[in-house]
Amino acid sequence: MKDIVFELIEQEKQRQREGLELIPSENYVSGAVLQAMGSVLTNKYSEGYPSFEGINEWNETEIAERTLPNYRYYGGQVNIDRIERLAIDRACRLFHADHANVQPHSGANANEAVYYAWCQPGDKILAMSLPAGGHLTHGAPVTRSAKIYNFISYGVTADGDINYDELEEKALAEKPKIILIGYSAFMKIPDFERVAKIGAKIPGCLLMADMAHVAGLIAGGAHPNPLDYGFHVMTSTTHKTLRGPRGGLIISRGKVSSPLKKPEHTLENIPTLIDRAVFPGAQGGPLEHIIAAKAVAFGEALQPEFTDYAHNVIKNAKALADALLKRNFVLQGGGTDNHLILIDIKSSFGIDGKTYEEALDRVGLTLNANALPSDKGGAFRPSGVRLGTPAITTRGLGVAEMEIIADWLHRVALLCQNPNTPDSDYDKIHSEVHNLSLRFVI
Ligand code: DSN
Repeated sequence: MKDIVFELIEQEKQRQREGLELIPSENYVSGAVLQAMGSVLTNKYSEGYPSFEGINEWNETEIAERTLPNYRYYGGQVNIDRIERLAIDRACRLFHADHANVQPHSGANANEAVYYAWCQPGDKILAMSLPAGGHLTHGAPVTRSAKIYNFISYGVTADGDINYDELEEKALAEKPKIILIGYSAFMKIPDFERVAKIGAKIPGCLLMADMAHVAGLIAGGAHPNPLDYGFHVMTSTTHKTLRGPRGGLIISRGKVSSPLKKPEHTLENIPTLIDRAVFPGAQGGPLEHIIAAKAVAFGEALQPEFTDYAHNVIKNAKALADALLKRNFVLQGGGTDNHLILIDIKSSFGIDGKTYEEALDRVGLTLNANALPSDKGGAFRPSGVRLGTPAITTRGLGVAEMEIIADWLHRVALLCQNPNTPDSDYDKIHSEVHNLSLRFVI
């Protein structure tokens, strides 16, 4: 008898095909990425690392044919080592880095590993607050990191940009061990150069960028790369704009050496300190099937088509933002410079974010309720919704379709204002969404 789990997977496949995914942190992976994830590599234990000899020097054939010395704790690593090295080398090429750690199971793990690599308990970390658009792992009081380290936060200005004056003032007064630029609801391009200059005034301050949301845009050359402006470390997930499997990644510049020997605690040695913090510091066996899928996704992101994709994500987001503004939506920051849009739906149409999210679910448009800076609605009834264009751009939707989506978003907002709206009004929009979705097959 077929396991019911597979029926549910089929139903989810159908939901993804027949609706439009507007959650800005989601995407669709290629068949090749899926194939690597579902491979026999899941059977293998490979605690440790492959050799880092020849990073950014050997070509892929050399990597795939060499028997690498390794720092592993299990035998049978010949293929695993080559695959993990391909993932590392491709990540380095994508992000102009000296080193990549492809083992973190998630973005949260990647962030925690960097804190662990560089800080002692009680050390200060300066990061964007959660209400301003930062991520949970940037010091939200409910997290484990917030109990270990001393997080200080900066916010955003009325026009939605980072409050650089506040950041500088707090950095110079508090002298944090890490200044972190990163977010999950922020629509501007950070001024990495300005932050790097601030960090340079503080001895021993690690400049860290959590670029989970925009890593694919960076890889595609549509967004600046923090490492090019003097940042030491960039963390990311691999499944958002980067269009890989669900997982984490840490890339860095500095001296790469064997993780077996503890290096001096210097910024130059950050790659090795990070490797030791990931394994054995925080994780055991790496997920080599996911690492193989990361390698495949990085290979795809190195292709010229990915550059077009990254630029189109932003083009679509700007077109969608403009179409929403024309329909009287109030947008945080007045629009977007990246892939993400934050609507103040309370000010726009007097409804809360959760009600709007649920109404859009009924018509096959998926986004998420999201708090706005200084929101009074709390995490479960916030005043905003967050949406973005990475997934619909992968499906091939373009500027013309952004106008249609804005129109649906507007019609649903109006329907939501009346609790007695008949189901048939939602059904009509649902069938329009369905028809358009089927024109852009995944
Ligand atoms: N949960 C992710 C997001 O949706 O932005 C961040 O990790």
